[in-house]
Amino acid sequence: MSEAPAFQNLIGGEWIPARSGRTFESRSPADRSDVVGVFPRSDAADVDDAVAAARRAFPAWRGTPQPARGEVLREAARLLRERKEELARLMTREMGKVLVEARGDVQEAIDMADYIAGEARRPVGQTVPSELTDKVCFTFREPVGVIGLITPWNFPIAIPSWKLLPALLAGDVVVFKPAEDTPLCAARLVEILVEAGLPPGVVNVVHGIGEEAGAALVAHPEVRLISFTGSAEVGRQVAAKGGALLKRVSLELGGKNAIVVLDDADLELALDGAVWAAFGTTGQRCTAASRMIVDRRLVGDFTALLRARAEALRVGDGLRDEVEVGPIINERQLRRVHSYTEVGVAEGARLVTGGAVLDQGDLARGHFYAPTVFADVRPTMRNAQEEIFGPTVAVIAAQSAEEAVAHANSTVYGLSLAVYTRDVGRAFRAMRELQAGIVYVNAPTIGAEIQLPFGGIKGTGNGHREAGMTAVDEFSERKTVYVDYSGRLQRAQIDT
Ligand code: UN1
Repeated sequence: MSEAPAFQNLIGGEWIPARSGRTFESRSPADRSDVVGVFPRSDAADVDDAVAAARRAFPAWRGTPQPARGEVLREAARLLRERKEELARLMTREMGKVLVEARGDVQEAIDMADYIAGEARRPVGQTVPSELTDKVCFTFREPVGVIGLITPWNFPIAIPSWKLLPALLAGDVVVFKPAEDTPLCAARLVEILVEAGLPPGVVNVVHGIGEEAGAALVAHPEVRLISFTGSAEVGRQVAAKGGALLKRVSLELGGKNAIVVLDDADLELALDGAVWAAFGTTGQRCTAASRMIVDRRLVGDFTALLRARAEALRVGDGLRDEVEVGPIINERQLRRVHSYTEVGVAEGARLVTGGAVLDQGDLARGHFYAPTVFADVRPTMRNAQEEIFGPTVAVIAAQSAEEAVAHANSTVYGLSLAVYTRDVGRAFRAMRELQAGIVYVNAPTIGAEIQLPFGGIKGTGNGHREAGMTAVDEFSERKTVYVDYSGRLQRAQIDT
């Protein structure tokens, strides 16, 4: 018998169960006996209800002046700030990242709410000269309508905020399907939006699993835009289905990010960055560095020092102060991470440290994995090519700066790449040549700030960027208006 609290979907301002009555549990990855909550397992019928509720709410929300929509976000920022600690603790319990990182996740949502609330009074279009006399031309933004948001568990408050807040400012109405591993974080975020004054039906939450609720949302004909962050495999399915229905589909998918360490790098600085980017969030970030491409003159020292740093990391329940690396999100991911250790060994890479499930003492309660370093990895090996999403890093030697950059570019992904060098020319060449949406110089591959565009090239997505100056545009249509006050027919391109 479970004493865990039961949560509901939010549809048209009412908290209600799934029509089927089915439920699923959210459990802590640090302690599988800890049931965080019980949630509705929704399907297409619930998605239909949520879309209908959103459509009903659309005219009034669209008609609300943008600064007034911004006021709701400003109040949400205040509430998020007030509840930062409570939300961070809940996040650590629900998805495992250590408390200091969970606070950062909530802070990222606060930053986004502040930023987007500030956008509320900024210009919404352009005034452009006409080629004809007595004619004015301008553009403005319009909401898209009903949009579907599907978010991952690894940034359970930050990533939903990147999508929800600009969409709301744009005047869109939302059906939100959060990751099944972190439904409570999502529920708390939406409760804050409701408390901040969001009218009923403007955001609807449909909990459930991807194949059921998520797929129904992508397939729904009234949903005009899908914004999805998750795996490349699911992203492809979302693109195929959404594309066939001519939806706008914004995809933020995997990464196989690398830190390039050139022979003139500050080795200690590079190591600090490597440890943070490889093992922070237990390696479960799209921006995590899972490859260290190190000049051959430094690679021996670098590997030995990285090993020592990895072995010193304290793994455990992220709510404990001394813990630096939390659990892996679920059993399936734990098995996947370990399967890549087996792949690395089978392919002839050298396992330097880690490579094992940790289940001594309290760790047996959850899903823990030892920080893992492989050396002598060739860039073509699977551990150097495929996203693992765990605390596993491949050290690859490079003969030269040019070869290091070529290795960095040798995967299908292109999200975040970093270079460590003290040579300004090499730094600028790397900025130009590294194939990624985000490049860092003398800093690790993680640490994106919300006021800059976030996203990748190549197999990381389909060209969209989140956050930054175009955050609201991503969730808007553009309307172009021509007003001719000459009183006569003027033909563009002809009567000029
Ligand atoms: C992600 O990895 O899914 O730059 C998002 C970073 C964070 C966002 C990460 N600010 O690592």
